[in-house]
This record gives sequence, structure tokens and C-alpha cells, in this order.
Amino acid sequence: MKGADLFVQCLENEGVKYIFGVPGEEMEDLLFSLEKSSIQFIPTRHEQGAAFMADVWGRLSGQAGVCISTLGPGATNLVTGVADANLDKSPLVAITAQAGLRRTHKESHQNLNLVDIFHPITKWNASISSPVAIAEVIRKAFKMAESEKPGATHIELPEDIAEMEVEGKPIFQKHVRRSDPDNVALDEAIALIKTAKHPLIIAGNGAVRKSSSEELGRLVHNHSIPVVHTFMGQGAIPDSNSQSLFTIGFGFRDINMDAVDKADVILAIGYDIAEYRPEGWNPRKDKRIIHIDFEQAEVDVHYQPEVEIVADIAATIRELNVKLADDKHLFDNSWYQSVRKRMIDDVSSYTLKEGDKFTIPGVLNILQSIMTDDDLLISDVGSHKIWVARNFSACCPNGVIISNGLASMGIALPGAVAAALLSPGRRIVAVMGDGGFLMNSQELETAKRLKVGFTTIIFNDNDYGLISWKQQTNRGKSTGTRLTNPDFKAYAESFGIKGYRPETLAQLTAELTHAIRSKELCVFEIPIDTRVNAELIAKSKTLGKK
Ligand SMILES: Cc1ncc(C[n+]2csc(CCOP(=O)(O)OP(=O)(O)O)c2C)c(N)n1
Repeated sequence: MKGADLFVQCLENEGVKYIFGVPGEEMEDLLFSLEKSSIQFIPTRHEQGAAFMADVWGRLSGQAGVCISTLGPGATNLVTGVADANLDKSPLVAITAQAGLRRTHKESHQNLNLVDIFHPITKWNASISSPVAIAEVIRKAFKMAESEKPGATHIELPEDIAEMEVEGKPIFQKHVRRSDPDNVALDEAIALIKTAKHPLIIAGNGAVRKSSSEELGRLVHNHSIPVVHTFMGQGAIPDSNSQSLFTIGFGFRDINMDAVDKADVILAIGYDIAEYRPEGWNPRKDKRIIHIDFEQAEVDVHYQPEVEIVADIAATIRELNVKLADDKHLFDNSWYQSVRKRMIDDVSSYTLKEGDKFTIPGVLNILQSIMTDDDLLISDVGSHKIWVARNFSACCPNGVIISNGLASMGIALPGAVAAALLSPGRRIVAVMGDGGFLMNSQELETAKRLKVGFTTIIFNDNDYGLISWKQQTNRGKSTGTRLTNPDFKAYAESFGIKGYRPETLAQLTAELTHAIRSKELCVFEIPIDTRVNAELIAKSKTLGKK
């Protein structure tokens, strides 16, 4: 068989269902091998869209999403989405075609050193230099991408390798068991927890992967330990749970920082320093920290754990639960319940009344009332992301998807395409700013062609809003952020997609309810009043002082 046929057999062996990408001449053999396979190649309108689809697929499923591009410009277009998956700890395998080996050593058409380009944004990458290596390279790329901490890997397939004859077969994949937590470290952690007056858990993105969240729920319920989540840790325990103190990691002081300040022992569970620097919550370096993660702690003066438990997170929390089983209710919840209540009251204060101008937190409250625990909210990056993280309650791991490692604009719309393919029955809402929407709006055509349904919400402020919010906070004015926009409703309709531009609260609520429940592919343009942004900063100066 041809190298390309073996390559595709290996992908089938990894359970790949879809490959997102833009075709190119140098991947002709691979495309025709794919055509004969069980895998569907999904042409996207930009390689970045393909990479974000693979990124969100990986994050939601735990199995590597796969994207593909041609050499040169196709490969450089993939880079942002691949880097996003890598920093967001999302399993992804990127495949790039390459010129034949006979010309990669010299300057030639579209020839870039792709292994060098992808090296700093992947966990591992390689060029396939012989068809005999195909099975090993593919198995390794998937194994590396999917093992903790997950991330991106990259395979380069030169066109002559794809064409060559080869004999071989895919390598059998076996589930690898991670090591159990160390008993001495567990006992040290228990001893430290028992010295605490005000213990607090920071749940990061590692706490929403695998089966950690059930064990975490048991730990906090049995011992009344409160949890703050990072943006990507949202849903580690449901926000409806009385131990949830919602989300931390804003560039301003929020109400729940009262509890963080008061906490003496911090259990950092699956905490990812790429999301939120420890200086933000441990400025005086006086917290006693227990680090629970798949990997050792990063070295940081503001993050010096007394105990590090490096093992499977779910297994570690399970062991803590076993060892604490005889100690019922170690702590009382009185020290943090008022913080929780103030957060809840603050979020509901944004509920819109008829006649009010639309605001992002106001619309999020409407979404919260329409969406159920089975639904999915995907946020893009911008001011709306701050509001989603702060005000939208997560019900479960992966109920809210936010990119907060690389934090790249443009992820939400392609991400919704992947989520809809992965879970066709799920109701999905993607929220974004006008800036992020127009970065990857071309993927509306991909969505339409695939006949997937989800609700796209554009919060329109004709501005790169988060940047002007920050500039306004720092300097009292903004520069370089103002935009003009097309008619988004007409734009959506030009793709044959339903467009909405509601004008009253009643209309907004009715149209959103219909659109979300019916899972139609549609675009809402919601003009927003951004004064709430500055008001939140002004309020934050007093929020923590009650
Ligand atoms: C790809 C990329 N480019 C630039 C940035 C920097 N950035 C962060 S938020 C933002 C503005 C986002 O504007 P918009 O999408 O309209 O959302 P809004 O802030 O108005 O809610 C920018 C430019 C980024 N995070 N990602």
C-alpha cells in the first residue's frame, strides 16, 4: 500500500472521526486515502478555523482533535490554534503536508522548516522521514497529545513519503494507568489540612479533566471546604453547590477575594499557572500550599507548596476522601457563606428590565435562565469573557468553555462547529465580540454546509472592547480600538443563516429562547452598553471591603 494509506489506517486506529483542514497540492495522496476511509475530511475556510475546531474537540472529548494543512502558508495559518490547544492543555494532533524530501534541503516553493516552526508550540513534533516510521510517529503523536498534561503535537508528512509503497500496520494502543499518589505526601497533606482554620481549594483546568470532579464534590461537601475556580476550572464543582465561590483571575479585585485573602491553607488542584499567576492570589507569599497535580509545581516565588502530590488528580482526591472519612465536617462554612451570598446578589443585580439598554451581564442572566445543565456555552476572548467567567454559573466540567491559556480571539465560532459535531443533540451557544466574530466568521459557511446547529451571539460595541476597557482603567481614555462593522444580520443571511437583531427585552428573550431550544444555526447581533465595565472597576475598589 501507499504510505498515505498506512497513515490513514493509523488515524482510524486512533479513533479519529473527523479531520478539519484546508487542502493543498502536496496532500493529494492523503486526501484520496482519506476518501476511502471511515474518517470524514472537513474542509474549513481557514486553517485557523480548522485548528480551533480540533482544539475544542480535544478539550470536550479528551481525545485528540485533528487538523491538517498544506505546507508553507497553510501551516503558518494553523499555528495560532495549535498554540492555543497547547497552552490550554487540549489534546490536538496537527498534520502538515510538506514538499518531497528531494527539495526540503534547499530554498524552494512554499518550503518552510515546519518542524522548527511548530517546535515551541507543541509537546512533541516530527517529520516522517521514511514510510517505515509512519505507524510509530502517529502512535507517539496521539499518545503524547492525550497524556497528562494534554497538549498539541505535530506531524509533518512529505509528499513523496505519502506516495511510497510500504508494508506495515497501526500500533496497538493500550490505556496507560497513572501512578497512585504517594502515601507520605498524602499524610503530610492531611496533617496540613487539619491545621487550617480557613482552607480553600483553587480548582484549575486539571480538575475538570478525567473524573476528578466527583471526588472533589465529595471532599468539599463532607468537610465544607470552599472552592474558587480559574476560568478554565469552571464547573469543577457546580456553582449551585454552596461551597462554590465562583471564579477568580480577573485583573481587578472581586468579592470572592475576601475569602481568598482569609484562607490560610490552599489546596491547588489541577491549578495551571498559565491561566492565573499565583501573585494574584498569594501576593504576600504567606499561604500554605498543597499542590495536587499530574505534574510537579512550576518554580515561582509566589507558589512554594509545602506538599506536592504528583499523581492522578482523581485518585489523589479519592485517597484524601478515604483518609478523612472518619473526620466528619472538619470545618464550618460560616466564614465564607456571606461572600457567596454577596456574589450571587451582585450577579442578579445585572438582570435587565424592559427599557434598559442591553448589557453583557444582563444578557448572560437571560441565557442562564434559558439554558439547562446539559447545554454548552463557549466564550470567545474579550470583555465578554470576563463577564462569562464572573457571572455565568457553570453546572459541570466542560459546561462552559473558555480559552485562558493562550486566550486567543476567534476560537468560539469554530469551537461551536466542533462541539456540535461531537454532540449533535446538545444545545450550544457561542458568545463573542464583534472583533472575535470577524476573525473567524468565515466558518459560518462550514457550519451551514455541515448542517450543524448552534446559537452565535455577537455582543456589538464596535470596539476591541477589552482593550479599551483596560486602557480606560489605566489612562482614562482609549486609543487604537474603535471599529466599524457590517450589518451582522444581513451578513448572516448572506450565508443562508437566520439573523436576529432584537430591539426590546421581550423580543430578545423570546428570540433567544426559540433559537437555543430549536438548535437552529443562527446569529444574534446584540448592541451593548459598555458602561457596566467601568462601573465594575469602580465597584471593585469597595467590593472587598464589606
Ligand atoms: C488573536 C488575538 N489577537 C489579539 C488579542 C488581544 N485582545 C484581547 S481581547 C481583545 C479585544 C476583543 O474585542 P471583541 O472581540 O470585540 O470583544 P470585546 O472585548 O469587545 O467583548 C483583543 C484585541 C487576542 N487575545 N487574541
